[in-house]
Amino acid sequence: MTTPWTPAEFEQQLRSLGRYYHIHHPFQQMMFEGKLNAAQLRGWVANRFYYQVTIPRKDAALLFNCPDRDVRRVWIQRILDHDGGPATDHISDGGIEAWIRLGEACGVPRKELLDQRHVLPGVRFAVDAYINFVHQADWREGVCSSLTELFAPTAHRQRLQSWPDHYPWIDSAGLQYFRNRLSEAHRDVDHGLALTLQHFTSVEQQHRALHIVKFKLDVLWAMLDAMYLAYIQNMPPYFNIEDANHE
Ligand code: AHQ
Repeated sequence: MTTPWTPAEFEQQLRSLGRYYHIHHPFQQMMFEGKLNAAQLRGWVANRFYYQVTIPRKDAALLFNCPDRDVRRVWIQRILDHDGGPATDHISDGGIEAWIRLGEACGVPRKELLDQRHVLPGVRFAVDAYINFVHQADWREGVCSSLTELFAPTAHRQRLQSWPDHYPWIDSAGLQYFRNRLSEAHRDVDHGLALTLQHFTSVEQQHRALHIVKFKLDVLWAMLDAMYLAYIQNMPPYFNIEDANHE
């Protein structure tokens, strides 16, 4: 490749990475097919909580790195989406609170989400790799790394379509997080994609952008790998160690 892709070609290249999205992971496939039992679903909710509470901190790190006020004044909405608006005006309790309600609907008490007792090492390392990348990267690379959300609406729609049939024991109100993200993800991606197409223009930059999105796809896939081993294969960390100190 000697000449850069046009914006339309570049966007197509970014979207083609959707073939690696974590909806294709066996764990997610089993979820959509109704093959997870309650404990396995609770494991997913409790582990994804660590990702959810990390997102606003990741976005705050990106804001710290970003000198462009016009970008910041749009990007800051992502923090409010997850943390919720200022308590005084009760805008929304935000995505983290909605995820806690998802957990409670699935039978994971608020306390057990907040104290992160169920978070697997592999999940923690993958999520920490994401926030650490954004913390040290140029803000434009941080923006680019959020673009796995190009594919997220499909994931949310699949859950909203499949959970009521396969997991009727989960109160429908608990699925509000997925409903919220359908619109929030589209709005986030419109902004993130426009910035990426605008700032990654040379051949080298465009290839770098694909590499960054693939890194983030690896983060999401690795999280599910850890959950699959622990909850599907029943091989959580140290499962085979006698008298391991399972805190
Ligand atoms: O609920 C999700 C969310 O708020 C975000 C923010 C965004 C980012 O900044 O990296 N990525 C993301 C994602 C969310 N949900 C995941 C899912 O499968 O429910 C997907 C994930 C993403 O695709 O990056």
